[in-house]
Amino acid sequence: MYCVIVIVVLANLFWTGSGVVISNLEFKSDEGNHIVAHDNDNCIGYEFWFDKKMSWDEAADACGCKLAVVNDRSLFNKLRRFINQVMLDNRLQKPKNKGYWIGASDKAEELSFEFYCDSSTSSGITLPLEYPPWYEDQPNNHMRDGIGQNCVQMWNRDGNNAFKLDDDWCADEKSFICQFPLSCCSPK
Ligand SMILES: [Ca+2]
Ligand SMILES: [Ca+2]
Repeated sequence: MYCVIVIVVLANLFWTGSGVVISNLEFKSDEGNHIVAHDNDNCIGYEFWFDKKMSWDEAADACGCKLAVVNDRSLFNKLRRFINQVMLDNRLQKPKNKGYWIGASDKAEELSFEFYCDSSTSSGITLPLEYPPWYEDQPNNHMRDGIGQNCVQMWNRDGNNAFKLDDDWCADEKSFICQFPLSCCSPK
């Protein structure tokens, strides 16, 4: 128990330094409204826009190419653990109901989720419905004013740092996660 507390305290004290590795992501910088981290194993950088909220289309365009492609359970867990660790220092604030847009949508065909390069261009990468981290009752395409839910978020529904997937209304403004390729990097 004490070991766990000590580790948590140490992580809390030191995570903010550039180069610190958290959940296999290298912390690079705190830009005020977003945090930059590098996945050096896969040569991908991430921007966690925790303090800026946009609709899914706006976020996808703001990312350029593109919102985060998270179609792999180990990658999902890597990002989730990073958010949870950084939260220890009160950074990627994730109160109950906090959500981050990622790049998947079923706007082209209901319940067929694919990742988009920008708001209109499919990357051709799909997100399987059997993908483990969906909430048990999601995706549900819940209707509001005749509009279903077509965009995917990493959602902390219950406020317990769980962060599973959910489909939500694309027009809702949320925080979001961008990704970008790392130059001068070779995948391991
Ligand atoms: Ca839908
Ligand atoms: Ca939903």
